[in-house]
Amino acid sequence: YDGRELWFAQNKILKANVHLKPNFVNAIGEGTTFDLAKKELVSGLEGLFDCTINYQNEVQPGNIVIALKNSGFVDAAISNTEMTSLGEEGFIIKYIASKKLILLTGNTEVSVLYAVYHYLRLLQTSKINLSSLNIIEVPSYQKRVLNHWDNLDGSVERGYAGRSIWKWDDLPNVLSKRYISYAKANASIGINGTVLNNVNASPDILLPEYLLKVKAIASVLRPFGIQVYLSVNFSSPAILDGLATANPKDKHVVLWWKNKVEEIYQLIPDFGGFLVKANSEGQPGPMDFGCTHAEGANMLADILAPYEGVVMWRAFVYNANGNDRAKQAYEEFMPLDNKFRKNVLVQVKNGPIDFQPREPFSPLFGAMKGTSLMPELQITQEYLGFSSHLVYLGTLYKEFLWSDTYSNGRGSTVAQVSSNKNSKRISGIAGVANIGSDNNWCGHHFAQSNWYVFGRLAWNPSLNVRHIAKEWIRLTLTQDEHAVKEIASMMMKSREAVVNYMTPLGLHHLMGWDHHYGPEPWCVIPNARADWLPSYYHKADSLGIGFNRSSSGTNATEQYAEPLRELFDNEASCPLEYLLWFHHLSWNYELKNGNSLWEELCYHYQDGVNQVRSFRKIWKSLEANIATQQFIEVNEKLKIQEKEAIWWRDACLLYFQSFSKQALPYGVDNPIYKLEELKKQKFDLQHHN
Ligand code: BDP
Repeated sequence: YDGRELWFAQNKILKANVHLKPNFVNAIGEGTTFDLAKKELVSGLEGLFDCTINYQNEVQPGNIVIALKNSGFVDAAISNTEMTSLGEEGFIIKYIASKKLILLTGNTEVSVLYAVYHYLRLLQTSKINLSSLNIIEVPSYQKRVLNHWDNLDGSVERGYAGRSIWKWDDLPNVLSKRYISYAKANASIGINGTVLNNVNASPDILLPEYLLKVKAIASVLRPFGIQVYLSVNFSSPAILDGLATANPKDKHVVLWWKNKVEEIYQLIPDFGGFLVKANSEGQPGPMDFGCTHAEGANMLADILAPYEGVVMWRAFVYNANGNDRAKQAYEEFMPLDNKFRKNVLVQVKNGPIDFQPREPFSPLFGAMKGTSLMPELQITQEYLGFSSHLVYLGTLYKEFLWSDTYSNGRGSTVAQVSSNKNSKRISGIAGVANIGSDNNWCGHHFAQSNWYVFGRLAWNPSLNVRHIAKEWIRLTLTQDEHAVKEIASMMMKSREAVVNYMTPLGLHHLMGWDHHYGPEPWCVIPNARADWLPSYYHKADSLGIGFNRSSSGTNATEQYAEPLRELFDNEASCPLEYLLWFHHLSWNYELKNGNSLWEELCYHYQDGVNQVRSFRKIWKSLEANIATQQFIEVNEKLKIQEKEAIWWRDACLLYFQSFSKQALPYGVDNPIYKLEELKKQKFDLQHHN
């Protein structure tokens, strides 16, 4: 096991399910994806039960039946209303007691494929009670998409698992085997779309020669129900074909995009659409021509609409204009509510700044009621220790998706307001991929769990993330009960540990300014944008620390609905985890637990280190249950993580101590490093890629 098998590595039946070996499989239906579903079911069952499983034409007791709607068999077994409620991708897995068989069905071929993967997963991860087996699954988001930040030269922006999996130079003639494994892995967790290239998009992706390569990838992914999307550069018409402008109101520009879209759909009839980063971090956009984001997005949306394509338009915007960065996306996008076409999804990062270890949710969620908002999560660990640190992001995703926006009263969680449940609009959710060409795909064995949990939550944000972690462990690492429990508890604590040793109590952006890896709270770069430097965010001085975003400061709290606004605005009621996000407080500020702010900060940094130490112990104790290579590689990475947790703790505490002028409290280890040495240390990014 070197990780290449992803969550298909264990392939072991749960003991409690061994009696569920079917006699035969009946397959009622046809089509490329249906055939794939059949094949996956049979080979999956054969692997799990370690025997040969044959097809049978006659439907008999003891069989598993996979069937498409409109087959007489399904009509007799499942009511019309139930079938309709499944929509295009939902499925049913049901034990039909009268016939003594298990039925897997849905309205479309891909829904049957999803049913197959779900059933195979159940056999490996939870005890199935046959008599009550009646599963109805309908995805919560329509577009469940991975965003690759992969460049055409094979590099990956913020990628920590080697080069891009897309071999642009070999395409379209050579199709890497990895594309199939990639497609299967995604389909098995319900991901149905992928944006192949970086949001900082090279216009070249729209050149005819690249579109042929895209077509080749699309043909591999299609049977697995995965649509291909492209990130596009808004100035493409000017850059590629020398048009005088890229103004979305210019008729030549509109015609250029029309022709380009037609060309794409001729090659790829089920093409998903465009992802656009516009007027953000130097990328071109409609505002260069005095037009709004909505006008830019709608121009593309109107052209894509006849083909059922969508535009995913990013709201990651901020200028170095002195205004609080955390407020800017809201200020720029709120006035555009209700102005976007129905096939535009505004893609909003989970927090108002940028994928930090912890941020409050972006206040756009809930506020933009007349627009489809598509949460954008980061799976790659840009700010969370790259692929060196073990961090299970299930808890981060869940915290965000379950944040109550209060926009329609209590219970208007981010998941509620952004998913299907809320409206008839198109819904979607995106995750920035952590996939590369490393053998183990994601750099760290445990980073695979973040790809996995993203897919599972995109399908259903209500799932329990500890349960998802356990599923992943059973599928990937071990079926040993004790080990599953221990590893899951480690994973569940891992995100809080990283928050503790990097940015506790609402601190954020303390890392090196360009690479985003280690701690550099002191960082000063001549002529750099202030809002790219840590001091902009922590604002430590002799009086205290934190960013005053309350009504006495930048008033970012105003962007949240009541009662959240008041909760965040008042330092006494502000949750501890967001305290320094919203408030600048004195080092001696007394917290409810009796600790001073300084003491509390020190304890959190120390807790982070202690937590990583406990992970090392847990992992060591499980050596006998884990395959050698997986065990050793994770063990090595945990060693690095401990060392770097100490690095973070020492760097931040020593630096902040130069303002607080207070001793480290009892219980906090003496620093290993000296501040001046840490400041001089040069970070070797190469080493971490
Ligand atoms: C930041 C990354 C940068 C991305 C940008 C984005 O540092 O590489 O291009 O986000 O999301 O987090 O556009």
